[in-house]
Amino acid sequence: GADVVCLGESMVTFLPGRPGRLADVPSFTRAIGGAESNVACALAAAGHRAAWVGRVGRDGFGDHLVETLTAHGVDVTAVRRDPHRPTGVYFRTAGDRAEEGHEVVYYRAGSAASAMSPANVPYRFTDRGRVLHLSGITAALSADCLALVRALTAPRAGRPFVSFDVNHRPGLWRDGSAPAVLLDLARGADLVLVGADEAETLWGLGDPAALRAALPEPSVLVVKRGSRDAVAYAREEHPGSLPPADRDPRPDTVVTVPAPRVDVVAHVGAGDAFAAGFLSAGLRGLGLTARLRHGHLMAAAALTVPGDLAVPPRRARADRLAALDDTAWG
Ligand code: KDG
Repeated sequence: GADVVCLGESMVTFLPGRPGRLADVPSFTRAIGGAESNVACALAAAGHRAAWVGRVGRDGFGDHLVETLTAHGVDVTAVRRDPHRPTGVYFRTAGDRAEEGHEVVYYRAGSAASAMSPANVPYRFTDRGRVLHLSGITAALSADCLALVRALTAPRAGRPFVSFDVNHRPGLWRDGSAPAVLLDLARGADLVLVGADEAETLWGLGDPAALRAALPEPSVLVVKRGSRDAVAYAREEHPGSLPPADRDPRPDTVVTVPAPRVDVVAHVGAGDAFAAGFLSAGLRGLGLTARLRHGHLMAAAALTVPGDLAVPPRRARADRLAALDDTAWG
């Protein structure tokens, strides 16, 4: 078994050797990316049993992903190798997704991961943890991948607690279907993580309270407002327990936790780290405020490195920081 099973596409990432236009960068450093495998790596680093379910090519990049995730302590026994399709890769410029002129170029159309489907990803791969973590990226990869994410977020007997990070990647949604599809998927999840900026772009719902009113279904909704704060809405009997699968009519508890100040190197990977910190604290039975704080602490580590993956703070240190009183967090 696992604490958390993460499903999605991982890619070999090429980080630029220097800033500037992609056209001018002469050399790149290899790293690994992929939102859901980033979450798995951060959870493993935090001491949890994390598994990644995915599909990679029978090629050197696929070997590299499997070997690197294994080295990070992630269970890759459900990863399948596709003899006909390549492992996805992507390149990007230095700096930030949000920055003007920032370029991300994906070479993932027709990738091995895009061939994931309900037919080749059985429930025994996805349902062996307490939590199944998914993201909206997978839904954009292909019709088969969308069918898979739909099946995994649909109600079914024995379904694990489903965590869904909206992860809107405009470059992957060419047909204008992102708002409707992602809202529908979010409605089926137990925990939804979303950036206020994404919610604004997708649905015109950048205000957390307005978003919650429009998205009352998940037991827990977390709205991240960048360097400002994160707001969580939760209907839970015990703040630390994973909510029951059935929809709970109780009113929400609402908690807002300001983000710590950090010198940002790159935002890439920060949302994934936040999800991992939030899930980690939840698995440990910690309350909503602590979960948001652990999310912020893990995100802070990712914000201060150029790649997707950071070494998260040790649990004892994170617990000490998370236990500081509100004045330290205000
Ligand atoms: O969250 C980080 C990811 O965005 C990055 O690793 C690449 O998975 C990726 C994507 O599809 O954008």
